[in-house]
Amino acid sequence: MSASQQRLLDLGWTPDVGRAFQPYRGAHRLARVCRVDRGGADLAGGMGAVRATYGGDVLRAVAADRMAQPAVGDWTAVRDWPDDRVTLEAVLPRRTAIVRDSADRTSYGQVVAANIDVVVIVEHLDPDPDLGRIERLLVLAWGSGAQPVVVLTKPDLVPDPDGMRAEVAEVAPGVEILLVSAVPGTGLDELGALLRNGRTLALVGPSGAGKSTLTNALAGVPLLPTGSVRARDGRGRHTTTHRELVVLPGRGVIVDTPGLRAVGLVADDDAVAGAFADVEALAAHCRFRDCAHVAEPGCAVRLAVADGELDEDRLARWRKLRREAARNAARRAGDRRSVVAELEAKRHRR
Ligand SMILES: Nc1nc2c(ncn2[C@@H]2O[C@H](COP(=O)(O)OP(=O)(O)O)[C@@H](O)[C@H]2O)c(=O)[nH]1
Ligand SMILES: [Mg+2]
Ligand SMILES: [Zn+2]
Repeated sequence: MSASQQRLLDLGWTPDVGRAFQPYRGAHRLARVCRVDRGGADLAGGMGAVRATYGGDVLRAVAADRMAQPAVGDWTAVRDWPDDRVTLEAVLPRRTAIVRDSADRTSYGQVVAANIDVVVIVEHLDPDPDLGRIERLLVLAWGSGAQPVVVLTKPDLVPDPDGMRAEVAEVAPGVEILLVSAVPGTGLDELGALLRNGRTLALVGPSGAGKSTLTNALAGVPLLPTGSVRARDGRGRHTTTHRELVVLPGRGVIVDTPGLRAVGLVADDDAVAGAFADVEALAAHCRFRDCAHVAEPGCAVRLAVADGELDEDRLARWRKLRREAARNAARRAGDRRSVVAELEAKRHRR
């Protein structure tokens, strides 16, 4: 195998990526996005690292839909020009995508990371873990199409990490939960075992949870800056200038996302159902199919709350997320209507 092919495998290349790239072969090179900013993207490919600006097709697609914006983890087709410029000409179809809400009027979603195999939700045990945040990040993960895992950091700072882990397990049904301390180095092997066969892990969670520390511990070398001190640019704004996609040759790829503290969700019912499998399973036993779980007779959900099997607060958070999902669905339907109206108007003008 050539060095170039080996690099692509280390970047997480799969036969699907090869197939998606077929139409671009010849005139383009295949590369994966390591970091994006307004002006372009840092990429890695068979030939090594490359900086690219966005081609016309990409810019037009982004103007129409924010989701088309290249994101870390995307596989792309890039083009070399005689004057040494490199342009990113196409984003290949995404296998999975972590999508958050964007405050943008033109679209509802912004891709945080693409082509992720495992979404690692990183939450600290000190200060106390925020169960509501873990639930929201689980909804984000279930919506991405990737497998979720929860990693609880800083167990070395609390007296009863196993007890806290059991509490977190209540809000993460069916999800593996690891206690990992990067500082004394415990639990790292279990997390490291998820990194194999060129799989891509994305670390999500609030800033300060220990994501970059974990990345460095898995890499065995301090690749990323850690701690609360972050670089500032000339205008005094905080910036993260390091690459967000880290390749561990022969193992896998880690995407270290910037802190997602208050993540806006574009959740749908399925993603909420994935994160609240316990509540949904109970609801399936209610006597009435349209049970609102308030005062209906034969309500299995209320019975579980009365029996102490289901936490009232978790039920309240489930209701809130279901309302959010319903609002998102209405918004999306509205968006589609406005696109149809726009097309109609164009036809009449012609
Ligand atoms: N005691 C302890 N401190 C940790 C652990 N993991 C991370 N930290 C510290 O927490 C701080 C924030 O970590 P960092 O990796 O920068 O968090 P990030 O913002 O999620 O990338 C740093 O000062 C780390 O040294 C841990 O397992 N135990
Ligand atoms: Mg960090
Ligand atoms: Zn009910």
